[in-house]
Amino acid sequence: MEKLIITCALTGAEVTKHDNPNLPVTPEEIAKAAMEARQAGASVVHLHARREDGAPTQDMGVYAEIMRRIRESGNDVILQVSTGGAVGMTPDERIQPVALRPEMATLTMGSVNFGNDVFLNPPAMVEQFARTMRDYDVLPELEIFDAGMITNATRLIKKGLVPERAPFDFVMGVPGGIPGTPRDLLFLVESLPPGARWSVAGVGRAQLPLATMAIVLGGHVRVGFEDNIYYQKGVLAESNAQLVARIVRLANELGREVATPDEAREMLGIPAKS
Ligand code: KMH
Ligand code: ZN
Repeated sequence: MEKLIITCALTGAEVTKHDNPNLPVTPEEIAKAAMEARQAGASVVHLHARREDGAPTQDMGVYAEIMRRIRESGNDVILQVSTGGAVGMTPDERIQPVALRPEMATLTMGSVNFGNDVFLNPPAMVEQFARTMRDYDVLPELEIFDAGMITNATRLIKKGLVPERAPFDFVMGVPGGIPGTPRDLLFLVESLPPGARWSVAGVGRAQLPLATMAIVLGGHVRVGFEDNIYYQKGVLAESNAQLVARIVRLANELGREVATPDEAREMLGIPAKS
């Protein structure tokens, strides 16, 4: 089995410090959390940005500052920006950070209900985002919130807009999307194109059981405050790194080695940093 790639989704767009006071929000806090996550075993960080008042933003300047601070701290982790942003943002707002040429960016494969809102990703917009990522040489990670989105992704791969090596990420347990159950994870994995690499981001209490399944099945894992703010029922997580460290311990117990950022780059076909 190939080494395990752990992605840490540090901040997200929806969680607030009111929900968990340990949430990193400022560029300084996000860079520190990225370093702790890297030291704990993450090889990718999934980034969102916030304004000073804590509201989500896709502003290029804020992303640029986050990315600069991460690199200046000597952190070699793979940087993956969000193009999902927050519900209600325009496509022009959402795509901005791709122009900074991060190594990776998320690309959601369709629209989905998102709690009481709708996370809108119409086909023409997704294709345009894919073209922009291709132009800037940014590797997309294909975000799958429900089963039909795998078919949408396959169509884009066939059209040549998304590279075949682009990894899939199953975001499971969003109210409105596919539930976060073991049965649903097995169904998604079996629905993938042959040889596709995948990870799972379980929301809330689905995070730990689905991550454990991914370790065993040969998939990869995303954890972090964007998807889950608890360490266990009723106990808030102290940090993103605490959630990463638990996955590393599980992987060690289950005999799965954990990839460094450069090993993850080699697996994903991203040029090495060092
Ligand atoms: N905040 C969600 C509406 C992504 O980062 O690409 C979308 C999201 C997905 O977080
Ligand atoms: Zn995100």
